[in-house]
Amino acid sequence: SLVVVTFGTFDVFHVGHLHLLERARALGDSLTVGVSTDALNIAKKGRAPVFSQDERLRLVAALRCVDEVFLEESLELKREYLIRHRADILAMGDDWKGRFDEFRDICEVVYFERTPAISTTAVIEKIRL
Ligand code: C2G
Repeated sequence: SLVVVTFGTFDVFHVGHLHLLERARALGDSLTVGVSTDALNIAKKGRAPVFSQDERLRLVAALRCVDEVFLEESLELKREYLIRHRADILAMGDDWKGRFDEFRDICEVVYFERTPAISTTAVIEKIRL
């Protein structure tokens, strides 16, 4: 059976995240999601997510389209995660287009169009106003 793997922070979970996960799941028979740790986000974006890694992991794990979750601790471990979780397909939003092509030797790599006009930043701004 075909295993699909994707990665993300999924902070302040919204319908853009859901749409990405549903399309990823539809590519295969199961979906495994690597959820970025708080430390990885602080290193990458300079701020902690709104929701903690435990909360984000639980929310993503509870979705009908998600079969398995794990914590993504480092961007440099992507190849190891793909091997460990037996990925047949790596699916990502097209904000990462081309960035994971180096893994085409071990799995298929698919980029989906991002859902327009929704983002964690936009949600935070809307609440702030
Ligand atoms: N996404 C989307 N449409 C949006 C917002 C997000 O399709 N409007 C997708 C992104 O393209 C990504 C996934 O939802 O595939 C998760 O988005 P983020 O939580 O922003 O993920 P990011 O912080 O980019 O983490 O190792 C890679 C990183 O962990 C990815």
